[in-house]
Amino acid sequence: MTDLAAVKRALAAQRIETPSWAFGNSGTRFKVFAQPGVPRTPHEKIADAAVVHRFTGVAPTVALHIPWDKVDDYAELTAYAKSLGVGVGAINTNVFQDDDYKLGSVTNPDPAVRRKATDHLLEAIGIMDQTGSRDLKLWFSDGINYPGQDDLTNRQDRLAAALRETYDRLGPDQRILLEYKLFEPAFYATDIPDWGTSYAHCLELGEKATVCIDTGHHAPGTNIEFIVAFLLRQKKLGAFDFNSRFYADDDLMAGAADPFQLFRIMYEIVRGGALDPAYGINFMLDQCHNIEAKIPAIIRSVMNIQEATAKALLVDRDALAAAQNSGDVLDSNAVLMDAYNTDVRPLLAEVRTDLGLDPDPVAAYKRSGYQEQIVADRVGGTQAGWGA
Ligand code: LRH
Ligand code: MN
Repeated sequence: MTDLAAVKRALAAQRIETPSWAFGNSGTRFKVFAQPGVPRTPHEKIADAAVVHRFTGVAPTVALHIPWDKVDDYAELTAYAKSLGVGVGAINTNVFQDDDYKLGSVTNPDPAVRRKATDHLLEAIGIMDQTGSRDLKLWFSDGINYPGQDDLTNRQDRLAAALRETYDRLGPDQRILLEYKLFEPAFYATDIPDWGTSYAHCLELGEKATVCIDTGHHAPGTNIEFIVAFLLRQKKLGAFDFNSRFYADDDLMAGAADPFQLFRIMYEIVRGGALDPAYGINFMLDQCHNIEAKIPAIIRSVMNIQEATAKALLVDRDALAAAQNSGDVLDSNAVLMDAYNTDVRPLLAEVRTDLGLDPDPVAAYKRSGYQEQIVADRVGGTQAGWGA
């Protein structure tokens, strides 16, 4: 029998990290639609992240992206975040927007370019020393567009050398989250295209290197929860970049395109005992709100992850094990589907009420007037964006 009080405690203790860049303008190669009220500075992005935490109660950290969130004083930025009730989370590097990185960053044939890229990774650790962040999130757009363009093995050697130098610079409580992505912007071979490549590099580096699963970075039809189960068993799963997609790296709201997949992923997390923040997985969002209002979209995304998690926590584990061990295919599936088909919104409303929050965060946000306030206040200046 499921212990509902334990389920509610686990949901109240859930922690989801928001991405600073999701509060800024974003789009596609066709168009970036600017929105009124979008933040102009890292401080304003952090203020918006604090509002997501104020209404959800489970999003107390915000990931930064360098140089999009570059400031003169990271200790001051961290103190500002603290004053709003949030902390600075993962530090994301960016070696995908500089002209020098056309043929690659840490994998570039030119050693001077590799040096420049590696120095950026080391600079990011310097920033972590100031913000108190544990996680260095590395994603490399590195890859090639045509067979023969470069040597696949030489590029792996170059990548390994840069990762080694970066890993050796980490402080005792710091770690690497190594993200993979099947394609884009490279369209023939990406240097870290899949979980296996990231996992192999993390094994080569050491225990402070773990894999980051971005749910939008797989070939269609990939069984992501299998990757989760496998990496948990290997103690090499460090983080998620949650979003959803219908086709490619669409970066839509987590759970919007495939709530059943998100449930299956969170079930493997619960089954692996990895939901508790103490286990150490960083559950992050990585999304772009190209046409929808950004703050309510992020609040909705946090709620979608909470709903998937609540359903996963309601799986009758004893009944499932009994059916699985007796080879009862239909009953096994039925036990999981019973949980998935459970309406957990009343349960989550109770959890929020117990936390002193409004049971409906999106409605509460709309009533707060914050959206109207930032539209009125944030006039002039340059709106934040990817600047691509
Ligand atoms: C790459 C990615 C990566 C971030 C970027 C904003 O597609 O998922 O995690 O650096 O988006
Ligand atoms: Mn990502």
